[in-house]
Amino acid sequence: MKSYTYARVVRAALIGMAMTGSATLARADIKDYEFQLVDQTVKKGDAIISIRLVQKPDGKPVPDAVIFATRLDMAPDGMQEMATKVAPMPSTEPGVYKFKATLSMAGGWQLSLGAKVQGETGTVENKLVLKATP
Ligand SMILES: [Cu+2]
Repeated sequence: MKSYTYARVVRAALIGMAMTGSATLARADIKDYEFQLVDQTVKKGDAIISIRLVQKPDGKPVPDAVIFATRLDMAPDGMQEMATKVAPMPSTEPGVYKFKATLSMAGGWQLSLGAKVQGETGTVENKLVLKATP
C-alpha cells in the first residue's frame, strides 16, 4: 500500500513536470499577438474605434493587455501631421479595446498601437489603417 502511494506521487510529479514543460513550449512569443480592427470603416466626426487583440494562430482574444502607445493620424493619405487625440474607453467584451477619437476628415487614418500582454516580455506593436467615411 505504501509503495503504491509512493508510485502515485512520483507519477503525479512526472505528469506535473510534463505539463509545466509543455506549457513553457506552448508559451507564445510576443510576435504571436496582433491587433485587428473590429470595423474597417467609421463615420467621420466623433468616432468609437474598436480593436481586438488576438493570439495567433487560433485568434484567441487577449484580455487585460495594457495599451500604452497610441497615435492616430492621416499618414495613409500623406497627412502624417494631421493627428488626433485617442482616448481609451471602457469595453465589456474580453480582448476588445475601444477608443474615442474625433476624425475631422474623411479618408485613411492610421492607428499606431503598443501593448504589454500579461506574462509576456516585449511589446506588441501594430499599425492599423481604417477609413473614415463622409
Ligand atoms: Cu487629413
